Amino acid sequence: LAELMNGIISFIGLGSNMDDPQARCLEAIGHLEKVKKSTLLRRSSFYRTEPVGLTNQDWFINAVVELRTALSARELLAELQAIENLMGRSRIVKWGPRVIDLDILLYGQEIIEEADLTVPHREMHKRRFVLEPLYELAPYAIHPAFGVSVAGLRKRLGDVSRVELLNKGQV
Ligand code: A4P
Ligand code: MG
Repeated sequence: LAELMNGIISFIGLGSNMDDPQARCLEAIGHLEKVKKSTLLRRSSFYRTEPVGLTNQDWFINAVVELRTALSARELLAELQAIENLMGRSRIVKWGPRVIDLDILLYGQEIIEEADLTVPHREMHKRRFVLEPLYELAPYAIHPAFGVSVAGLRKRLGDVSRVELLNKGQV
């Protein structure tokens, strides 16, 4: 139990636009609650978001959760990929429809640049569907590569794609 008391604070982005996206995000949160050596601290509201990148697809549900974890970033990535696989994620189209996408947005104040792991997530500062839910949880969190808060990134954001807060009760 003691190991649950310390660890790194990580923010994880969730996205889905297939097979009842709200249910899929809730299902993923259920799995995230069970990740070893970790405690799920908080989750953001759910947001209905216009697709970015590949625009000819259904709108997404996006959310962010805060996890305290004693796993390394690489171990955490493996856990997230195991959840994606468990939920039947198939990787067919880059930026295309997905049952669930789990991204490590922030892992403490660490900066990681490896072939298969970039932290902070390389697109997070450009994406309203990430920054709105992250702002709800952690407006003062600092992006360690830019030295700018989430509030600051959100204020500077050029992304004009639509991001709508789902009312409580809709989820
Ligand atoms: N990877 C590297 N860094 C990380 C990290 N910090 N967290 C690697 C997670 N994974 C990371 O991801 C490809 C590889 O990224 C992984 O093998 C991992 O080693 P993937 O999920 O298999 O492939 P993908 O989904 O095609 O790419 P990616 O980068 O996850 O897609 P994006 O950039 O996240 O874009 N519009 C809205 N409104 N909402 C969305 O959620 N999502 C996308 C997906 C596009 N448009 C969207 C949304
Ligand atoms: Mg991903």
